[in-house]
Amino acid sequence: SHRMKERLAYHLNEQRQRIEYLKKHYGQFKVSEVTLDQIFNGIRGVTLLITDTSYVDPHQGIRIRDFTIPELLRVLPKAPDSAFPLAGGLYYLLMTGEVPDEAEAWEVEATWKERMTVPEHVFRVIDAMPRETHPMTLLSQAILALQTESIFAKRYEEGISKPAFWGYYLEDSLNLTAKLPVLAAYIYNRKYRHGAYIPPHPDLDWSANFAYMIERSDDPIFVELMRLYFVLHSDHEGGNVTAYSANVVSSSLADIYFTASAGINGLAGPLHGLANQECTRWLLKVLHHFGGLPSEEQLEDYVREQLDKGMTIPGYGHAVLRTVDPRFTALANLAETYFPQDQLYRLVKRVYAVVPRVLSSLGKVKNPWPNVDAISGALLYHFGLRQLDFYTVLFGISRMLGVTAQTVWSRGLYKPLERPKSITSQMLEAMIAQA
Ligand code: AMX
Repeated sequence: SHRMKERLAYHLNEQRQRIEYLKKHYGQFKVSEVTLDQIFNGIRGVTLLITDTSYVDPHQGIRIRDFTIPELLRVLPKAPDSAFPLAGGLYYLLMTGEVPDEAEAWEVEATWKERMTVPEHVFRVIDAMPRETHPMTLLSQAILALQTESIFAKRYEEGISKPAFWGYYLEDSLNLTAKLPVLAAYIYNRKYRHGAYIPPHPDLDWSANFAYMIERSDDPIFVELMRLYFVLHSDHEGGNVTAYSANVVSSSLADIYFTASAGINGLAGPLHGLANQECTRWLLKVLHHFGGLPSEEQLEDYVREQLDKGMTIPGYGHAVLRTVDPRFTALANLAETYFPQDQLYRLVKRVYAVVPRVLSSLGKVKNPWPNVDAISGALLYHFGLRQLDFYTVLFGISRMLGVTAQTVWSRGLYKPLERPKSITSQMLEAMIAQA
């Protein structure tokens, strides 16, 4: 994808100049202040990162390169016979900030196709693990095993200078992202389908290929779901655990494989990416408890009981969002169009009718609205993807599109090693005493 690289080079150059200007003229401009509370509360609400690929607007949700989700679904070139975008076009947008035309989107898809072959040793690493290993462990290990292929690491050892870094990070990123659907499908097939390896289909786009490699491409609606899903989960600004971990790791000039693996490890936490697994488990538990769909009254009692026991309601709340996650809405639209009668989906809707009101009544939950995890698993479940612990792998391969784009930008903008200062609690007390 020469075009993408060319446009990226152009935009990086322009952006470097803008940053130079800002540093020169506004170097002392105060962006945020940090209170003791914020430090003890996960640095929440402290602006300390600049990320150009996307921004989580508290009231509009994620804006990828300034496009809201509905806008994004409208402007990106669509996959063949599909209502949803090509992942290649999304990657072009994430990388360059420009909406690609169809040819540019297909160029990324074609580049991916050339690079999909996974070295044998990566499969052997997955094979060596016990069958009960969590698929996120396997994904992280597989990505790390691919580190043998890093072009950046080799060139760096040979001796290259800063302006050359991003180009090799880009090559590595294209090589890695090309292989992610293959890795995900291999993990799925090995863990749940007794090892069948299905090589990618040369005619299919990135998203459809994943469906093909787990032998589900005969259902066009499932393929559509995959295309939508991979767009929706691709990026969520720079401060979420995945992106933040990845950014710090890559600031040490660890290559994209180390970087992506670090991001995946963060995504594997239950408060973050694993929430979709937890959420689906919870929905199934509710169905089981009531022997079917509960009424709104029954559901409300059940939710209040859970909260009284100190449990959280998975899929609701968000560290930044203060509205219904537009990714939730996009997935709900798909379900509403194709399978409104699905029992689990109907439960999702019922929970949506009840939980925001209940959470609001607690008076402490900053965002009572559903996030993407409140629905994504239910849709996968509808299509027979019933291995809940696999769900975050799909989230992960999508999110690596954003993470790798962010990383290429960080290296392209010559961002330095990231290293916040820490002090001891005793020193903090001394600072307060002296103030
Ligand atoms: N159910 C019950 N209580 C909740 C809640 C929920 N869904 N969401 C928030 N609260 C509670 C918190 O536990 C906290 O209580 P405390 O003061 O007694 O400890 C209080 O409300 C204030 O929390 P907050 O400032 O509103 O949220 P946060 O930024 O600290 O945490 C999140 C955000 C997502 C971890 C939290 O809402 C949560 O645990 N939700 C359920 C899990 C989930 O859906 N995670 C997915 C997030 C999206 C993603 O990363 N994929």
